[in-house]
Amino acid sequence: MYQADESASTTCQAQTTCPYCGVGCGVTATLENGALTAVEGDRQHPANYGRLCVKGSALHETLGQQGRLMRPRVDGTEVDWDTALEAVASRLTSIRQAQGNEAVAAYLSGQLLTEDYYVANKLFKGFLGTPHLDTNSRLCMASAVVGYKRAFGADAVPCSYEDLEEAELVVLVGSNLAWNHPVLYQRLKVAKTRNPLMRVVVIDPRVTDSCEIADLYLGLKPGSDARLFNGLLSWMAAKGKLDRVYLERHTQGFDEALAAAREDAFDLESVAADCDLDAEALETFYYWFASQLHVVTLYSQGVNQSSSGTDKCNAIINCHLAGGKLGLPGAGPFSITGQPNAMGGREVGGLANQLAAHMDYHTPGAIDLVTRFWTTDRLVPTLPDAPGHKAVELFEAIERGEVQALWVMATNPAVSLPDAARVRAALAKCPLVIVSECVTDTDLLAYADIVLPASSWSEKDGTVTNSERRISRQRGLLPPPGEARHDWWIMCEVAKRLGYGEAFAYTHPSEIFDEHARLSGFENVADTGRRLFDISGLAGLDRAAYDALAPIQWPVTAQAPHGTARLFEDGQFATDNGLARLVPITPRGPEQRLSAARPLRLNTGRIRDQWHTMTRTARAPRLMNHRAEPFIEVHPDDALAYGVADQRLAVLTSEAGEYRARVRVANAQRRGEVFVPMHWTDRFTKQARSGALISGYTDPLSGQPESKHGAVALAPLSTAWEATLLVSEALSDAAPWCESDYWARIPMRGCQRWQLASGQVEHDWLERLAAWLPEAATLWCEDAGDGRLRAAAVKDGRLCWWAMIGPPAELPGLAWLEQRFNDSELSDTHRRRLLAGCDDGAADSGATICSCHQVGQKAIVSAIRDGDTSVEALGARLACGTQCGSCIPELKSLIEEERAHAKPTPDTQVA
Ligand SMILES: Nc1nc2c(c(=O)[nH]1)N[C@H]1C(S)=C(S)[C@@H](COP(=O)(O)OP(=O)(O)OC[C@H]3O[C@@H](n4cnc5c(=O)[nH]c(N)nc54)[C@H](O)[C@@H]3O)O[C@H]1N2
Ligand SMILES: Nc1nc2c(c(=O)[nH]1)N[C@H]1C(S)=C(S)[C@@H](COP(=O)(O)OP(=O)(O)OC[C@H]3O[C@@H](n4cnc5c(=O)[nH]c(N)nc54)[C@H](O)[C@@H]3O)O[C@H]1N2
Ligand code: SF4
Ligand SMILES: [Mo]
Repeated sequence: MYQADESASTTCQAQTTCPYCGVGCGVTATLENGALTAVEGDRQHPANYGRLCVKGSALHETLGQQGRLMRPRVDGTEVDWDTALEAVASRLTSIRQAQGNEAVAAYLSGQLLTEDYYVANKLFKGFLGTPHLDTNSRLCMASAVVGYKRAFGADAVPCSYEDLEEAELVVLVGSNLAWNHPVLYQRLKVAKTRNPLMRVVVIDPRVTDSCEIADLYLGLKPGSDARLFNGLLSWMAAKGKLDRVYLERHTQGFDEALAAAREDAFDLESVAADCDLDAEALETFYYWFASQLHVVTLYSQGVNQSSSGTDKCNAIINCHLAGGKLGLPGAGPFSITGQPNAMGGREVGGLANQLAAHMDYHTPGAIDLVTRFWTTDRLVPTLPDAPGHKAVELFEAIERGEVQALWVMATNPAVSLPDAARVRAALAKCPLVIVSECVTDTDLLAYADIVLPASSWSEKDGTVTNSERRISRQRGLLPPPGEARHDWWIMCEVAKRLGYGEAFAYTHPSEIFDEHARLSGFENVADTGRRLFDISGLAGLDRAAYDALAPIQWPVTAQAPHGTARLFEDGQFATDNGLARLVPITPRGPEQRLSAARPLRLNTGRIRDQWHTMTRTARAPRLMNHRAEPFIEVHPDDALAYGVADQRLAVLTSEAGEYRARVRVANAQRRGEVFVPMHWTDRFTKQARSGALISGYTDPLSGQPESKHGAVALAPLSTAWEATLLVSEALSDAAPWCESDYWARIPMRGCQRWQLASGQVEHDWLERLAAWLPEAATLWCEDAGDGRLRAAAVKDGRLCWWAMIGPPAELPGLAWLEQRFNDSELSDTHRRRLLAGCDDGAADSGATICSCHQVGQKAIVSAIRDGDTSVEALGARLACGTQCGSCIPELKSLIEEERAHAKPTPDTQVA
């Protein structure tokens, strides 16, 4: 029904869901002659009502066959599917026979569809009999899951997006919503405009773009959130701001929780001092929170990615329970999910401590129930009886040789796990590594014995669940390229070869979804302990109904056939006695300790325009422009203290590894702390993987790593020269310049940009360039005195490469040169201007601020200087900020900066 018509020249539109963040926006895709040519927000979709952010609106630019995996590979050789599947089945079998079921493991991802996830869980836990199936959600949501389970008895997000709009107070804790959940942020911003009484508080050690709408910003000391919320609980008690009736009727554990909070946070001044906050500002927050009923606390990785993340979640939930602030419109503790289907994975049981369908191993009767459900006429599954290894432990078990076969799907542990060097060593020694992946170029593939080409977004068909429990369809609109196949299909084919065909006889994802829906409702009745996750109301959909499925929030049952927007409205929780639990919290600091050798706190996280390891977003060159190179954000005082300067290169070292990138001196950063992005891999730069700096400490309850709290030293990277090389696509493969001490590759349209630097003096640049590049320079201009050079090579009328030796600050705007790489015949005028790198008078527009309309910083600054001193005026002149709106905070800060420059104060001096 949604299949693109390949033959006729037709244009049609189809509804699907964005594959990036947990907001789960509906996307309307335009298909022309079998190609997906445009996307826009689906106006009917309740997550976004027509909006899309920069990443979502560039989706169609990330498609295409180039760089996609097309054929399976076994031991480095391309093979047909039958050979590959046979190899998977026989190698898994021989390892199980020799070492036992538990020698086999899977590592999955919140980017799989629910149907893929369900099949993987059933195959590994049910039929391969191994509990070792975990997922990258361990790095992301694990603490939030345990927090909810401890408090509510189930992993259940109580809120809806509408609650954010209906709240009187919204508290963002460790969430940069403006960049990471941009459409939800826009919804919040609109709601705040409509309700002038609404207040927003941002709690984050960094001043982020989300502060644009903050009435109060608390730039707390990293890791001190539990103390801050313990302080809130004891303040509420001291000021008589508790909801005694709610506590009495619907909760347990309050006295213990309060005693623990009081012991830790006996007075406001000491809490403020421990969190490094102004006591008055802290009390303002406490007062606002305590005096409002309609409060949503939205929390994310600044809370979860901690060795005490679970406790931080419960410290937050405690305050909501104590004030009766949940189960109401505009109220609740809201863990926002990161990946498009982090929730779907949690629903099927994709974490190693879960069994299936919100049942754990210790849930009474669960193993028997799932066994009976998965039993077929001739097959009885052999379920493990206890939880398996959580991600970090799993790689330790591989290191020890206990786990000998690992199947990785839709994630890149060689980059995203902490202590990445150790993970790589474990992968290198693992006898069997199977990788299901869509693209040819990832750091992980080097470790794969068997590579399986998977279909990707726009090809895959199934469901995802967003942060508000809303299940939406991702639709298969295009055929996968080459021989790429759907993840569920690949696993079912392996299952058949292992003799489990009968239990994996699905012919379409709708059949898998139906089984998943039935399991959620199977014996899900009050007397055996009701499970909150119940979508039995969606069981029995035929293919057409499944294809037409409209977005719906679980639970979906006979009683709630249209889904459920808000949970716990009746004050009944999923615990044994129906009461919610307050948990006593004793705050703990980060495990990665600062020392004289590593005095700086390392914070890691996301940037606006990139998605994780950039396998998709870097395919849209315009998304590379906002932050083109890996960077280190440093407070001006620290820059001075450690001898690093803005836009120069520097190196961070931790006990686990090293990271080289360009410094951004930023007032938004606290003193003593640095921030680096998580996105760069060895595909894009020499040495700037944040995972290499983070040590593998985890939360004892959730197993989530402490990715936000590294300990590092900072020093300048000494350089004798810096260079920029633009190279046509044809010359980009061999890159001998990667020998340099620093390199970063930046994909552009029709060429690749390389930023290079080294500590070794180069005496003859023309000779060096001749050694690096097959085409000799045809034009150059050298200033031997200061080591500057510009050179280019033109062959058969086409530009082959362009080079500049000198600091990148001297670069012309690269848009003009980018266009020249796409000229099939350079004009004489263009040839003459090549070394200048621009047309006469063509201004360099600077780093891209507005990705939607490609508006650069310099153009914006010059418009501000011309008198356009409001976001609206800038939008009217340059169109920046008028589409998705994500750049508005940056526009505002540029306006502020210009204002500050006009009236210089000693504080605004930035190196
Ligand atoms: N553009 C973009 N959007 C994304 C993603 C992406 O890759 N790119 N990934 C998606 C995924 S999977 C996820 S999980 C989400 C994550 O979304 P977020 O959690 O918003 O993302 P992060 O940037 O990792 O971290 C959030 C903030 O936590 C702050 N923080 C650090 N330490 C502390 C602390 O001790 N206390 C507090 N209160 N805050 C602290 C950081 O300064 C940072 O601003 O984003 C999703 N959206
Ligand atoms: N230092 C630090 N580390 C972090 C974090 C942090 O904030 N700081 N954040 C953590 C968090 S929250 C997360 S979610 C992780 C994310 O980290 P990863 O999961 O490792 O990152 P991705 O780039 O999303 O990896 C997904 C891979 O799957 C491929 N892929 C995409 N779709 C499909 C598909 O349908 N099928 C298959 N088979 N493959 C597919 C993509 O090409 C890509 O290679 O990183 C974690 N690591
Ligand atoms: S907000 Fe998230 S789901 Fe929506 S378009 Fe952007 S990346 Fe996609
Ligand atoms: Mo995540």
